[in-house]
Amino acid sequence: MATDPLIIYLDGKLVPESEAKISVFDHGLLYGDGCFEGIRIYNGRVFRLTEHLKRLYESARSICLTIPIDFAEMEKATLDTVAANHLRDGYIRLVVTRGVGSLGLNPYQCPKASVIIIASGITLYPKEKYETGLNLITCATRRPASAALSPQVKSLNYLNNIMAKIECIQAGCEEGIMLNEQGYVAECTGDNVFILKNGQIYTPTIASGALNGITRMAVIEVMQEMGLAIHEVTMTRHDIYTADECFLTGTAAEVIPAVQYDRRPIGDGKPGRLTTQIIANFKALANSTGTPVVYS
Ligand code: PXG
Repeated sequence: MATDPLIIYLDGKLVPESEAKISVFDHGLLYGDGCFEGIRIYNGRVFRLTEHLKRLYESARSICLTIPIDFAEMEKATLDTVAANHLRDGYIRLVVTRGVGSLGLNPYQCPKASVIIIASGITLYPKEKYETGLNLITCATRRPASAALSPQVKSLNYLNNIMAKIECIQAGCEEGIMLNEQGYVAECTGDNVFILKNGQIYTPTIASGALNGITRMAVIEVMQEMGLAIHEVTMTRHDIYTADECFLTGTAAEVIPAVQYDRRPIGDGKPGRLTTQIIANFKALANSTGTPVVYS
């Protein structure tokens, strides 16, 4: 059965996907120059929209990219795009490209940034993996040092993460742990990592090179409400090898257990009891909060 074409927001207009096109001279394509966000819709509400938009505008500010619409207009455009596609559950991709310019790096020769909003679905991992858990490896590809490129900028250049993802898939794993230049755990290719040991929760500090994930923050709130103690630490691979439980967080991945790391079982090699509870509590939060979409 043919599915309805998506309605895409492109530079102020809602257009069918066949008309949603950008120039081959856009520096987003030529250099990966631009930034993006991934946001979830649960039960007719956009989860943590303000936080995601704040991060988008911060990414843009950090790379001297002027977003041609303001925060309130972006919020409205996002909600309108979701409504136009009649989505009650799904995934939004916000993209801001540097815009059309000449062949040459100079971003100041790109007069106007382009804004793209796609509202659709996303399935990152097979459904059963949420019950059985993921297998992880250590990726040889390191996260770049903050001084080279801040991990807080969600830029359109994800080659570092993609190189690491290739390693995971070639090893038969779904995700992998990325280390920073010092060899400490930073995060996964598109998710943040948490472990549980002796009843305490640990996650790498943002300074370790992790993206300050919005799901990470939401899950920390969920765990605080459960009365769990959370520690942001300098984490080693040994800490994960010897953990009782492990799980990953991300907008696309949501909260997912990890049960094997570098061929060693984590805990008893099955999703942990607390992890399962955290997933349930996160789902309850996601389904009951957020910015409501007004459907016509
Ligand atoms: N670390 C990195 C490097 C990310 O890209 C996260 C952590 C989780 O952050 P949030 O705010 O979403 O909780 C991300 C975001 C994908 C995909 O297809 C993943 C992300 C973004 C875009 C695509 O795996 N993750």
